Formats: sequence, C-alpha cells, structure tokens
Amino acid sequence: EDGYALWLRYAPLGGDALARLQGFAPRVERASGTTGGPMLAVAEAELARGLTSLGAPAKTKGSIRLDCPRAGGDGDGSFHIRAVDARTLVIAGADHRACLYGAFALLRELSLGRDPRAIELDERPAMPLRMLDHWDNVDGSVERGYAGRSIFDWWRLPDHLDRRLIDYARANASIGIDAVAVNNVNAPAIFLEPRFIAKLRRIADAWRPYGIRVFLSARFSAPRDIGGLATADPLDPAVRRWWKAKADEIYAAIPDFGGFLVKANSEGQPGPQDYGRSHADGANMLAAALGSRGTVIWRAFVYSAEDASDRAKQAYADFVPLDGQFADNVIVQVKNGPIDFQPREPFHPIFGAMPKTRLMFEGQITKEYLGFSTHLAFLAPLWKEALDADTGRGGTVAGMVRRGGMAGVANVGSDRNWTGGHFDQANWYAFGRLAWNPSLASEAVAREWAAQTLGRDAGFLDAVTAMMLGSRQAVVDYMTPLGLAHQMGTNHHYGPAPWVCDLARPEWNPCYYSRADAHGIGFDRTASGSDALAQYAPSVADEWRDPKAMDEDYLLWFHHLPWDWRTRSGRSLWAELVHRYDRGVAAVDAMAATWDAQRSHVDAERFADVAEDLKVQQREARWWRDASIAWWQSLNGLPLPAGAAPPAHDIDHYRALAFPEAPGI
Ligand code: BDP
Repeated sequence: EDGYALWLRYAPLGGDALARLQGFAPRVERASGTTGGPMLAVAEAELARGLTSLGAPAKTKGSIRLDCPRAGGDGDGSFHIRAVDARTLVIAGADHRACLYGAFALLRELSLGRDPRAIELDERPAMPLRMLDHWDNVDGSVERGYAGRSIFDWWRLPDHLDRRLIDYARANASIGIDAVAVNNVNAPAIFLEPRFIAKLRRIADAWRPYGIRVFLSARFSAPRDIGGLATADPLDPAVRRWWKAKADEIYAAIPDFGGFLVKANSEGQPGPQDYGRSHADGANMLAAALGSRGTVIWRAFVYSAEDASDRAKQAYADFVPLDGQFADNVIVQVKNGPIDFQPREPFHPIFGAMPKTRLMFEGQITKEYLGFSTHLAFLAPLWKEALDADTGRGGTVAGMVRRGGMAGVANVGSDRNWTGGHFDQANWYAFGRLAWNPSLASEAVAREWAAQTLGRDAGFLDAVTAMMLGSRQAVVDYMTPLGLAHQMGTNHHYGPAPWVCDLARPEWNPCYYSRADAHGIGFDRTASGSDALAQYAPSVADEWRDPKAMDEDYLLWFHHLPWDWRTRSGRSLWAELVHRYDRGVAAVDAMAATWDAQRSHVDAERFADVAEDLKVQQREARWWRDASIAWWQSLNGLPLPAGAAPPAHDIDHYRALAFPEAPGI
C-alpha cells in the first residue's frame, strides 16, 4: 500500500459486516424515470467498484436503486438514502449530483461496517461552494506545496490529460468538493490566454461528470499585461469591454466555468487601488463581465506597507466599510484568522461584520506554518475552532459563510500518496467533510477517515483518533504557545526564527509579532495597544479583554505581559511558556509511541513512512523548543524553571542555521 488509493480503498469487510453485505447482496439499478448520463455513470461505476471490493457477492438478491430523475448536476446535491423494503435501498435526490454524492456516502457507511439495510441518511450541503484552491504555478512548482510537483501538467495539456486528474476529481467528489481553482493566487496573466483556455477546457470536460467546476486565478492587470491596453482601471470602459470579451471567450469553451479568484492589492499583486478604486469597484467590474454565469471570489487577505501598526486590523479596516457594495455574484474570501494561517489564531473579525456580503472561509490545508508535510497535525480542530466560534453578531462563523462557502488551499501534489505525509490525506478529507457539514465533530471525521484509510480495528481507531485529535495542539505548544504567532523562518517558514527583526517591512518580522524584550512578551491588542479587540462584537471582545480571566490559548495574541506575570496555573508567564514548549515535545514523543504500538494494524509501507516522519517531528519539536527558549532567555536573562532541560545548543547555533533546500517558496 502506497497511499494512492486514499480513503477510497474499500478494503474487504470481515465478520458480521461482511455477512450483512453478503446477505443483502445488492445490484445497482435505476428507478424508472432516471436516465443515464456521465455523472450517473460515475456514481454507478463507483458503486460497482466499491461493492465488489468490500466483498459483495456476484450473485445478487437485493438492490440499490438510483432515483435521481434530472440529468446533469445543477442541483445542490442534497440526497437521502433509505430502505423502502427488506431488499431495496434507494438513493434519491433531484438530479444526478444527488446520486453521485449519495453513492459515495453509502459506500462510506458500508466501509464503516454499517448494516446496509439500516442505513438512513438525509443530507444537504451547508454551503454552495466547497472548494480547493491550488497555489500551483505554470512551471509545475507549487507555492507552499510539500507533496512534490503540481498535478497539472500544463506542458502536455490539452493533448494529454493525466489519469491522476480523474482520480483527483473522484476523490474530491467523494467528499462533496464542487469547485477547484487550478492556479496560484499569485497569478501571471498567461492563464487567461487562448492557449491556456484550451488547456483548462480539457480539465473542465474531464471533471464535469464529477460535479466539479473550474475556477481561474485572474491577474487584475491582465488588460495591460496581455490585452494591449494602457490601463487596468476597473472603471475604464475599454478595460470593462476587455474583461467581458475574455469572459465570453472562456464561456464559449467552458459553459459551466466557475469564475475568477482574485488576490488584489496584496503582497505586490496589482489591483483596483492602483487606480484609486476600491476593492468593490474591482470585484464588481469582474462580476459584471461574468454576469449570471459565474462568481468572483475576491480575497480579503490584504495588509499595506503604509500602515503596519497592526497587520491583524487591516483586512477589516479595508473591507467592512464596503459591506453592501459588492455585487450578488461576488464572494469575499476571508482567512480563518486575521493574520495568516498560523497554528492558532482567533477567528477573523470580518465574520459577522459584513452581513450584506456573501463571505467565504479560507483555510490552509497545506501546512505552510505547521511543519510542512513531515509534521503530523490533524487540522479539523483548527478549522472547527473558527467555524464554531460565535461571532456575537447573530451566529457562528460557519453560519456567516452559508451563502458563500469554504475554500481550502490544497495540499495535493504528484507524490504517490498525494499529500506528502499519509496523515495529510486526513486534512484534505476533513476539509471537504466540514465544508459539507461544519457541525461534524473533529473526532467523528478523524475516525471515519482512519477506518477507511488505514484499518478498522476498534482499538487501533481509538488510539489513532486520539493521536490525531491532540496533534495540532502539540504543534501549537512546541512552535507558538500561549497565543504567539509568526515565529517561523524567513520566506520558507521552516523552523524557528524568533530573533529575525531586520526584514524590509515591519510586519514580516517575527519580532513584530512577539514584541518580546527584557521585560515582557506579547502583542497588546487591547485599548492600550492597537485595539484590534474593538473589531470584534462586544460580547466576544469581553472574553479576551482580561488576561486573568481569558482562555490562555490566546493570551499573548491580545496582551503584552511581563515575564513574571502569574498565569492561571500559578506559574510565572516565563515558566508557563517553557512548560508549554515541553508539553508539545512530550506530546510528539507520545504520538511516536502510539504509532509504534500500531505496527500490526497497518501495512508495512505506510507504517514505516509515518514512523519516519514522526522521528523528524520529534527532532524538530525539540529544535523549536530549544531555539525559542534560548532566544527568549537571551532577552529576559531569566534562569530556566526548575527541572527544565537547557537547550541543546547556544543561541548562535540556531541563528546560523540556513535551509536553501526548503520546499514550497
Ligand atoms: C501567505 C503565503 C504566501 C501566499 C499568501 C496568500 O506565505 O505564499 O501567497 O499567504 O494567501 O501565507 O496570498
């Protein structure tokens, strides 16, 4: 087993589960009124493949009836599954998309060993767009990619379509993903040229039966870059005509093209502000070009060089005043937290603050700031922390995106196991499942993933699920405990670099975020500091205002405190910080021990791969702990708390480390 099959292995059932499936022995049939089509064919082929693989006998008795009258897949994919009599299970919904999702859901249930005739599901997606964003470049490299090269072979497209792109679409369909942006948000205009539209068309045709619409990251300055115009001003009539013609050209090739994803006036990307126009002016101009055919997804990830007083405040300051100005087919895409995909951040204050705007949640599946693909970190608890958060403005974060969706920065590459680390598959899986239903529990998602992907033994699942659930907190503890953020190495974001303080823009420096000196540490975001707290609803801000009463997981995010400040454990802030680093290191050691005890439950290849990665993680957790402690000590001059091990090296050793070979830049 090399991991290529993902969670769609359909390993043969055994024991009672096999006996029940054999007793049912279904064949797949269509209800009268349901006619065939490419999407239904995918559902039928998947059921046939899955049932056979799980161990259903060739001689059939019962039936699985597909009752999805409308051809095509325009509906939202809601489906239900239930037994109508002792030998017939029906998958039903409005159109073929319902049967597609229903087929995968049924196979998931069967894979988990459920009694086929007792399966009853009634499901509808929580939000319309469940999307993956690829940060893949035209040359086959992947920004922040840790799973090899891009799966998109732009060189050989459109003549050759890699088989892997079909397997990719199938995996996405199995978890309800319905949209994919194929190229990096830092986009060159070349993707909008006719040559590339032909390539995109080939992909769109291949993915249509799997219910996936393609999106393109569009460079805002394209009318100048490739259109021969002197400007890209969104209010210029020639610019508007250019985009309209471009959209027409794309729709002629791809009638169900999803639309444009845009990173504008952010980290050097061009945008409407270059012409004194607002984000709404820019987004609405593109929205008019697409018309009712598609959607503009406009990213709120902005922070300007001019005002670096608190980066955490800038997206809100730029976007909230524009609430109500965006066209209906614009969605503003907001990262889970106000800075940048850190191991832990409070939820983004824009959620709840733009009631007249369709919003989308952006999470990062690829682990740019969480140890790349060599550290095991299950991210469902990270996303859930934001999704479940009550905004104090009439609902949770998940509720605020129900008219928009969720987009995850993909962690998929051409590595044989897709995601670099085997457990990173769980993050892809979890993102899709949560976008379908954000109220699923992290534990349930971890368990169903592990059962389908690794093995079904109950003791094994208990151990592996617990390991997964604690893994993200372990990363927080050994990298950035107590609400610290952005302490990673420059550019590649690999390893610790809390000492860095000399980069061109203040908010690129780890020292900007820690604000550590001889006296204390932490970023004051209360009224005495940047007052970022005031961007949250009063009920939420109240939770975080008092450092004595608040959840200490966010302590140094909101407060600058002296090193001898008393935490709730009774320890000084310094001792608590060291305690948490140590807790993180110990947690990784425990994960390695847990995994080691599972040898008999996992195939040798995947067992060894994971064991090797955990060794790297053990080593790097210590590195993070030691380098961080050595640095803080060089500032505060404090002795280590009693019993804490001294760092393995002095601070100069850690500062001298360099990694030109680090991937993903
Ligand atoms: C940052 C990444 C950078 C991305 C940027 C973004 O370091 O590579 O381009 O996010 O989201 O975290 O646009």
